Amino acid sequence: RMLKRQMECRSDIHRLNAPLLAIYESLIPPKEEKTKQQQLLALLEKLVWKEWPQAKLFPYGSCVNDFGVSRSDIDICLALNEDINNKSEILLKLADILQSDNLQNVQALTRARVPIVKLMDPVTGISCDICINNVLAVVNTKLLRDYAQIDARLRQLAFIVKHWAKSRGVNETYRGTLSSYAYVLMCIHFLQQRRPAILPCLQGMEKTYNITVDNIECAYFDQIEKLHNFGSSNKETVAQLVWGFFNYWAYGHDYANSVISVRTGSIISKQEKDWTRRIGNDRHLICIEDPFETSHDLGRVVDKFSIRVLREEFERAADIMQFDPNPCVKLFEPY
Ligand code: 3AT
Ligand code: MG
Repeated sequence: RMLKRQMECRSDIHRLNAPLLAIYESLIPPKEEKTKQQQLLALLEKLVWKEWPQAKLFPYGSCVNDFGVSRSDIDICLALNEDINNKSEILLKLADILQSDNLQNVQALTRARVPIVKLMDPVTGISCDICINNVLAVVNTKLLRDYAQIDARLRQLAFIVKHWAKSRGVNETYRGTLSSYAYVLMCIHFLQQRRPAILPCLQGMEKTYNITVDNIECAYFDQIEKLHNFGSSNKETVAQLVWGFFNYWAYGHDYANSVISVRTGSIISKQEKDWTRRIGNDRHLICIEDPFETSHDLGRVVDKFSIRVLREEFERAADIMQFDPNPCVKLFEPY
């Protein structure tokens, strides 16, 4: 299958650049949204501090990593300075506090993989998920955000890929497809692999940022202001990159043997990670190494049915980018 086709890019690819950039622009959240998010965060802090005066609230995920499209939900981590042996109890108490303050649809999901309280704020119209002491997510959010500052093409590519994934129904982990976080890592990895490279491998450089979370050392070069010219010798446009991204995942990636790794800025082997067979529910049919929690494969949600759906969608997207006269409509057609 891999050898089916390594396509030569269509000759009129430049014609697709303006419409793809227009889609990207249309997805960028307007400034008022940031203000509303701040407003909701301030309200939540006020409520939480009544019960836990030492607590801190850290927004994470797409509301702060620069990969958030307009009207996204926001993710917040409640950091409590105590050892917690019963997260459920805390989540239920939190839900109670929020409920009594006019927040809507308050729901504690205590049995989820990452237990959260969900809510909707009727004043700002924003929905939000609050988790407890998930500091690793706050740190990987910073990593993504730092990568986003290096080259504008990352944000453009990731917005288009996320928009495609949502339109095509392949951004739903509970149905065996990939999280937004996984797609952004795929984009970062892809840009690290271009020649010349568009993104560096921050974890392979001098460690200017270093924090240990849950016994995992998270360290990398975060002085990104020194890297703003990094990708400038590569002149590829967003249209070429979108084409290349889908072509890679449709026809270039070796699903049987390869793991993509932002941590090393390269492809590593499944063998090396011992991700060659199914263990429990982890099937490793598409392997995306978490940059910090390296034993964690973000592709582990993918099963033998959803891998087919995913690969067919990558092929569909690659073929549209190659052959369709009007790809910017067809690519995002609802499934
Ligand atoms: P959306 O705009 O909400 O689709 P997002 O970037 O907020 O995109 P998610 O809501 O899926 O992405 O996840 C929120 C953050 O949680 C992103 C990342 O910092 C963290 N995260 C998500 N999934 C994982 C995972 N499997 N392992 C570690 N961290 C994760
Ligand atoms: Mg989110």
